[in-house]
Amino acid sequence: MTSPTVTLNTIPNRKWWKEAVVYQIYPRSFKDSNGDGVGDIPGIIQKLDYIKSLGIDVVWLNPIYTSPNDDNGYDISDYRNIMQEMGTMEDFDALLKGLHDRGIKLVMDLVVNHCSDEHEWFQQSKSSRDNIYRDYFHWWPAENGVPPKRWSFFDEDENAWRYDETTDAWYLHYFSRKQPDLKWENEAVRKEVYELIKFWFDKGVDGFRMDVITFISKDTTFPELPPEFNGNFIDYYAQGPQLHAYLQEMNREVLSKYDVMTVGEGAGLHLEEALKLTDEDRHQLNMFFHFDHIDYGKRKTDFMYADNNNRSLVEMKRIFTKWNDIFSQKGWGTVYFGNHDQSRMVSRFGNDDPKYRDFSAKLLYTFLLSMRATTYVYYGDEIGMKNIRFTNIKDYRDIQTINYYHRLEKDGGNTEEFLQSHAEVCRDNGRTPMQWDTTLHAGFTEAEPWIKVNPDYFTVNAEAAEANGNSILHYFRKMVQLRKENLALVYGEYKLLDEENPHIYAFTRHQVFENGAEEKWLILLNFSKELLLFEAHNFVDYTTEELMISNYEVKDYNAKGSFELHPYEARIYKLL
Ligand code: TEU
Ligand code: CA
Repeated sequence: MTSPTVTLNTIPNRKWWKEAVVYQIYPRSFKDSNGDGVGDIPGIIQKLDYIKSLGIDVVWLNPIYTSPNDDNGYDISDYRNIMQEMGTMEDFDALLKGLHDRGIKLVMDLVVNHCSDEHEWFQQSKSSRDNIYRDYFHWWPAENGVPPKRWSFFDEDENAWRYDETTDAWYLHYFSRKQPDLKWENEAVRKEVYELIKFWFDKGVDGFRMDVITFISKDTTFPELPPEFNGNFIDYYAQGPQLHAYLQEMNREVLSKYDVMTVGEGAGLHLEEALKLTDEDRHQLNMFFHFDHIDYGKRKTDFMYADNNNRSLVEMKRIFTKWNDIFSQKGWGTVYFGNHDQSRMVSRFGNDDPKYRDFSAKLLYTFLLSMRATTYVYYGDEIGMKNIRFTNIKDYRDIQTINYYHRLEKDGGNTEEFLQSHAEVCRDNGRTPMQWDTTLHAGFTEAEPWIKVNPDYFTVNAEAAEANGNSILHYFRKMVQLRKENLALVYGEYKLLDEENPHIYAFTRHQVFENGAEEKWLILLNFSKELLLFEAHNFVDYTTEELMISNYEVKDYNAKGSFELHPYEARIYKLL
């Protein structure tokens, strides 16, 4: 069906990480190998052939380092060792080798805005004001009065400052009390970070996803928040004064010495800063995740609540187009619909009604794999896993949800309303165990799983998807291959068509090769439940078209520029 038309070297500035399809694995929830209900590294090793079969290039693994697990590994107490629940360093080495043997690269999570309060650095730091590690963290001595307000994402009291009586001082923690922020302004801290990055690169790790990397630089005078950031503290946290300088230093000291990929997490980062951050001439990071499409659909004033009115496709198109255009000359983007902090892709951006689940999931993959950005996909989405939507607080495992609920309870807020709305947007939606087969607990574990398995696993599971030639899984593999064989889908110029169309997302990709050859692709996505007509000739000139992929079985595709699209139908044409 597809023919590789492009030869190497005809596209300038080619990079493996631009062409990569990255598969994210949340290790707690992928596969339990030893019957304790928690996914682990040997479990991932058992599934290496499945991972390989997807056709993906890179695995991104959420944190597996030693951690008391206040925030599922995002609170690290030893950066150079493996969490007991996950396995041993030997297991890790075997995983890395197993991936490399299959031609797959491994990207790890770098969590260095903060560490665990159980890390040796913090234990030392809090022990006395003149300890040599004192300045590894942000301390505010109590004799200076109450520190200026800083909001915490996870704290039960909302306060990002925590008083510690050992030394009569407050320490800063943007996340939980057990996640004190490291003081990047201290050169010694930066050196420590570069050393630990080296440690993993020397082991052969192929890159890092950098957790809230945009928050590392702080104004250590801690002024009252400037008025323009009122109610928008994420924006304030993300535009720190030394951010670019620190990343340039990190690049110079360690990143530039290895052939690795780097992707920053960029909640709150402004557009211009984003471009600066990934502009290759500035030597910082390769790319990063923006949050605009992910936050759209949540309440503006409080992202813990869903806002179901907020779902116009026109706005979504505007967001994706804006984030495409900024990187049209320099830098590089990412595209994703889900991760461990978000709802399931098909529930959030598609339609998980059984009638539309398959079609809409395939449509979303068609989009993800035909955009001009590195594609990130999340485990379980390839078999159509959907939101579990817990409405009982006892089912939740996420510290963010639990602490928010407790605060509401304390303040006499409406906990029922919260649970109803939060069920749609909670992070635990994205953390339920991978559904392998129809055996107990979906084949994830033999024990009681650490978090409930979605009861729909009797029909939604990898074994069934494998057996059904028409499944999302098979479509995903086909779509990955189409992208791999056609570099125009990676590098070609993106142009949005018919931007005000409320139901159809249509765009072209256009690649001119060095030898003068040209390719134009047309991507048509019907995001609605209606049968709709799209008059392509009104928006793009061409003589004839060749269908490259579709999620429907429609016989007569020769529609002469006027396409009838079924509910959630996706098609890709090559135009001639
Ligand atoms: O997330 C950072 C972040 O911005 C989140 O607070 C996000 O806004 C929220 O989860 C959306 O619901 C990163 C990690 O991805 C997350 O898992 C960690 O809990 C957090 O950092 C702290 O390390
Ligand atoms: Ca286990």
